[in-house]
Amino acid sequence: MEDFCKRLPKIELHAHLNGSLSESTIQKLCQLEGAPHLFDNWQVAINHGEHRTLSECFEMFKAVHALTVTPEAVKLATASVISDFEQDGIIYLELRSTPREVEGRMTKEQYVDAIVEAILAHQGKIVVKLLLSVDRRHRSDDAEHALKIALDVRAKHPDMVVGLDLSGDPTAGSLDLFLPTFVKARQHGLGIVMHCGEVSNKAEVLEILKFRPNRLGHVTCLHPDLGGCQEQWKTLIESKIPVEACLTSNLRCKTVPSYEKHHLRHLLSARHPVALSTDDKGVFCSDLSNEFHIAAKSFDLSEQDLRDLSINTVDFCLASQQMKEQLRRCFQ
Ligand code: 6MZ
Repeated sequence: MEDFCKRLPKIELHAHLNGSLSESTIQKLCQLEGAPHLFDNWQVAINHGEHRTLSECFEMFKAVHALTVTPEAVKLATASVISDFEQDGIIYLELRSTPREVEGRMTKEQYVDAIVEAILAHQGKIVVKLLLSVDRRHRSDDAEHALKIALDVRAKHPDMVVGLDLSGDPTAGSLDLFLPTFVKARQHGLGIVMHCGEVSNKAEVLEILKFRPNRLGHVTCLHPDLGGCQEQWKTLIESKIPVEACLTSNLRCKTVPSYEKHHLRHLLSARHPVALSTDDKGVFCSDLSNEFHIAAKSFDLSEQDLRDLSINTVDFCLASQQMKEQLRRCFQ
């Protein structure tokens, strides 16, 4: 089964750039910064069997951010992450990242341009699209700035940026602050993906569901077994909005007690559209093949079930219909 999961063509729809850096990429970035021992005493990955709270995970992202501080480093990081995904059998990747500036070293525009350059320079077969993230800890004008950058990049490279994402510490900020930007993004034809219900917040969950993003990330605390309520769960299931399910991420952040108790079980039994995803394959030490394998073991899925799960994900991509046809042909 492990080998089958590795060979299966897969689609990754929920991957944060700075959370997806492998150990060797981190080392290369340390060298580039002239600080080869920067992380010798600081763990930037949560290994098998270890767990952290959500806020501890967010501290780890800060540590990784100390390395992607120049356009050169961002380009190297992006190129490595794309290669890692390709080696894991990913045929289509929607990579997301938050435009970031570093005083005196990089503007947000340069940050995004570096990612775009790395995507354009990649020689392999994997198709890569970009989502720009809005961080909940930021202000509404940062969200507007992210949208402007997305539209500017789209003007130069029409199919590259496919959407806007709402992410960041789920205990920070409020949806209302950013909603006007997401409304505008939708009017401009961008796809919308939102992290939803990583912590209990019924009012916000219902507001997000009403807004109807193209996809939802996590939806961890919606089911009554995981701190939610019937109203939220029923609204989610009736909405049929595809869910990016991140098994290991949720386990390592302690928002679900075990793989077996993950709400993917309920999503599968309700035949709800789901895309298995890694979230942060570097920080959580699990690639997408491993996530498929874990899903198979935890929920007794057959090879055919996994194949169907992977093929069905094509429908939830934010790419053009033509691209979706091309992806379906890969599975044939
Ligand atoms: C919410 C997350 C996340 O954007 O610098 N991020 N946001 N929930 C999660 N679950 C664990 N994992 C990652 O990548 C790192 C950023 O992605 C978001 C956080 O804002 C984090 O700082 P980029 O490439």
